[in-house]
Amino acid sequence: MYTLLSGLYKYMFQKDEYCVLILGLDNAGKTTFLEQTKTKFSKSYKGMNLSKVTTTVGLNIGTIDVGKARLMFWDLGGQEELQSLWDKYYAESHGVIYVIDSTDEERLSESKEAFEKMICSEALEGVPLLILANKQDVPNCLSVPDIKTAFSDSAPKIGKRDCLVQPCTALTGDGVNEGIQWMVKCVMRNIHRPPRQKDIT
Ligand code: G3D
Repeated sequence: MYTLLSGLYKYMFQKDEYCVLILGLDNAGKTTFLEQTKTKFSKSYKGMNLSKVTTTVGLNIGTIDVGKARLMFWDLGGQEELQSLWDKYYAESHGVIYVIDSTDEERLSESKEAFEKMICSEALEGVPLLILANKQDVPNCLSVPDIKTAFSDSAPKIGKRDCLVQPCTALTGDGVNEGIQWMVKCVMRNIHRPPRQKDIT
């Protein structure tokens, strides 16, 4: 009887926890994306004024629940000197969201360099990768096909891990829901990185 009840309790109240990194160059829109995600997925969260968001220096964190999954986000600073800290978080992560500023063609090669360095890390092998082509609201920005073409020679390094390039406007929330739902689906079925389990009280 005890086993049955404890099984039922766990089924009802246990969440599987997944750590998801939000990476990308400074000014790509990482913090805006995190704020928008928290606003959309946490009923109790009072979103901040997105025009007041400033670039990530250090670390922003956030947690959302989607069904039985609890996603814990770490939004890491993208400035060159902070990129060297990214790999300290790789071993703990179940998913990566890589944000690209689609309006900044000048820094696209810099972004690609940081991206390639990140995906070559053994500690991220098999970890699902969501690439956000952000700021799609800006006229004449790079489209998803443009970004796929620019990043095409990274494909062999991405390998067999789950990967999606998602158009997104973090400022308005367009594409945020689709990206998060995709990430939840991928981390939950990823047998390489089992979730942490947490009883919710
Ligand atoms: P970061 O955390 O990656 O450094 P931020 O980036 O989230 O701080 O965003 C950097 C700037 O890009 C901010 O503008 C923010 O409003 C803007 N931004 C983020 N997402 C979008 C988007 O989808 N569309 C547009 N048009 N702008 C976006 P400021 O002016 O505060 O620097």
